Amino acid sequence: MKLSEFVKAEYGKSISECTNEELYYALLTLTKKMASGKQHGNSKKKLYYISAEFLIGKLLSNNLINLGIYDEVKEELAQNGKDICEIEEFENEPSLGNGGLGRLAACFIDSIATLGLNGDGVGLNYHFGLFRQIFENNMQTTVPDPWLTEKSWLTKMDVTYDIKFKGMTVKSRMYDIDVIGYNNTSNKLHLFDVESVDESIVEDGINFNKEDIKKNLTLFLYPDDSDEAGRILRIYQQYFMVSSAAQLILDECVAKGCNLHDLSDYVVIQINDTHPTMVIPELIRLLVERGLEMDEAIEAVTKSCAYTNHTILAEALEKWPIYYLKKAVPQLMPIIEVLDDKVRRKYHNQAVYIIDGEERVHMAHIDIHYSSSVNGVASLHTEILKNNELHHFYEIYPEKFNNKTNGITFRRWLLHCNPQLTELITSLIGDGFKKDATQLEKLLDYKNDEKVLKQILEIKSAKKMELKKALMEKQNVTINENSIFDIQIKRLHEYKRQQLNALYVIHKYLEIKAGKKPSTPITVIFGAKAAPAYIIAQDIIHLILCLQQLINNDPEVSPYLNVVMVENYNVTWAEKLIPACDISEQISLASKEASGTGNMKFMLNGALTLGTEDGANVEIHELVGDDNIYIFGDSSDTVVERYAQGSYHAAKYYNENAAIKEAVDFITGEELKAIGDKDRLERLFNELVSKDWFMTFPDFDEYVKTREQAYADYENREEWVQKMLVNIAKAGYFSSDRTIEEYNRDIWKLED
Ligand code: 26Y
Repeated sequence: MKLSEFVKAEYGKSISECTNEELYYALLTLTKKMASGKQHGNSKKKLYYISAEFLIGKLLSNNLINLGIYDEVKEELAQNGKDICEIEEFENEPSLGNGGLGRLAACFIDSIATLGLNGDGVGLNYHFGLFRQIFENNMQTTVPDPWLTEKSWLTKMDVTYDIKFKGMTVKSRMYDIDVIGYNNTSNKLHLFDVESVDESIVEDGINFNKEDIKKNLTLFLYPDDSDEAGRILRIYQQYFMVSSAAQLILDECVAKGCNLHDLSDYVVIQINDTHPTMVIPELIRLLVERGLEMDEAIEAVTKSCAYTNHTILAEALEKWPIYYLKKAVPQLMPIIEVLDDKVRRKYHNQAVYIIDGEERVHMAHIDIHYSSSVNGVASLHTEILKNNELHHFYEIYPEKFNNKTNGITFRRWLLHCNPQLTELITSLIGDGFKKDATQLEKLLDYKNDEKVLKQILEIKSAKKMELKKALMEKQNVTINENSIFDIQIKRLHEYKRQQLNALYVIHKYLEIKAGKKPSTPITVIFGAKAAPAYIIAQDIIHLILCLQQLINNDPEVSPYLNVVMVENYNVTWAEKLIPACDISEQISLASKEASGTGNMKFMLNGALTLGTEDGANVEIHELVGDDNIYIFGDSSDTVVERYAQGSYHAAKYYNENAAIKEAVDFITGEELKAIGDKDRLERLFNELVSKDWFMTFPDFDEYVKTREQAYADYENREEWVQKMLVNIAKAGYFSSDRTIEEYNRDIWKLED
């Protein structure tokens, strides 16, 4: 049905007479109708991708693209004087995720539907998402981020379950979002909500009564867990999610004729990090309740489950005290004890026990023993899991370990966010790359085609202008579109080393002050949210915002260097920032970034990576070759070794390296103290000089040198654009369609 006919029927008027808001809701309704005609046929075996996060971004444009009607709708609107971009402004972005893990889940469900596989996502319907970030006095403050509207992409379903906690039962209800495949059938994202949720209990910022579980359970993603009530609330949320999922899974497979003994013929469950781990004991519990013997239930669940690890950071590997589990979900403890007991009888190595000497349950250990597959998310990461972090497990189960290098959906990260580049590529190599991304390699034929190279540069300039406009409109800052756009956007975490980037900025500022001016001006852009309980991360944001104020207001420096931190960085911002970027900062301490996926998005849009040999950077490096990437820093072997020896002393570098000392001292110097908060700046200074746990100092000199080299190379536009082209051409490997094909081939084994 055409939009004009639809709005006539719906509102009794023509497109040009409708407000943008009316048009948004008309398109939403129309799209949902079209999706409902494309439901997956529901073959025997089904995948359930369970995740605490689904960072899906706005849906309208992507759904129109995947339905194949985007251009048509855009044209019809334009003919009636309407701009689809303005209509999109009415859509709230759901902040149902925090970072890479959540965005990966969103890319994956897009690819699963695109490949026509029978698989749904399962998660929670957080009313206020993570939080909305606001900058005040150069600091991050946090407020709720409501995104639900009366009419939305969610459909309220008739499916409800009782979820039993100690001394109380709550009702969960399922809400569905259509996941429309690109030119294919559609699947579902099931988001469960607690029926008794009460938004009104939130007061002053994001605070609420953490003990009022019936009312607070689905208010926020990752509520503050710096106190015990917060940590126990996380357990309530996780169990609520997985018990709803487990009941849905059993209902659906029984409806298809499963007798539960043959569960693994019907069901495969992908556990996205440890947050959904309790699905394992919960399913075992339910199967025993429905008549299976304990051993058979354990076997059926083990065969059905697969676990993805996304980190080697010890603090992110969940270990729940037994005491918490007994308080919230006592029914799981007898099962977990049986699981632990079996491990202890078989393997006499404490390192692989589920329950440790401090009465804590290691969630990842449940996953590894009681799943059929354990995967890392980039090749270096999987090697580190096998050889270091999970070595004891690898010795027991070598056959379970496998790598699945992450990917991104090109529908959102190329077709949607960069239609100009998409059009150019299509005009050169046809549109086969939209279904088979490796065809992008055909672009290499144009490496010496001046006309094409010029067009690539023109598109980059156009995207820079678009970003400039957005920053002006949304944040009232002006940037120079002729400067180098050097961008770092990701969760704020010390291991990702935004502080190293900030030290470079200080170094550059001082250089310019001393009269050494860059040939082309530089705009350094950051975007990052910091967990409210993560103090040092807040301090790093504070430093960046203070630098922004100092530098942008210094007339001697601002013509050459600017710093901008975007407020409330999210998927919508990423879609504007990535296509405009020249240099993509991927500077984590080697061994710490499991994969990264932003690195892939930047490459695809013609930015060059400045990065360490970490995560998927390693694979990007292999694909593009030394000439088309800027690599610096200590190797992951060196880093792992240095931690093992305990041989790193930050103070030594600080005292012996004048450039480091100068940049670090600046943090607590007069200029910044006049602008910022003395306590925060001093705390950050001390953290760096006395700890620097993520080893920024050893990499500092090489980072500066390599970054200067990238800026110098940028001056040669002809060679630079060739490097851009190689990056775009080689990005095909990082399509999430490739990743999902591998998951299906090696783990899920679904029919297509
Ligand atoms: C519960 C809490 C401790 C926690 C909350 C969020 C733990 C972890 C996370 C999120 C982790 C995350 O986003 N990991 C990222 O996953 C991406 C997808 O695999 C990787 O590309 C990226 O390197 C990794 O940091």
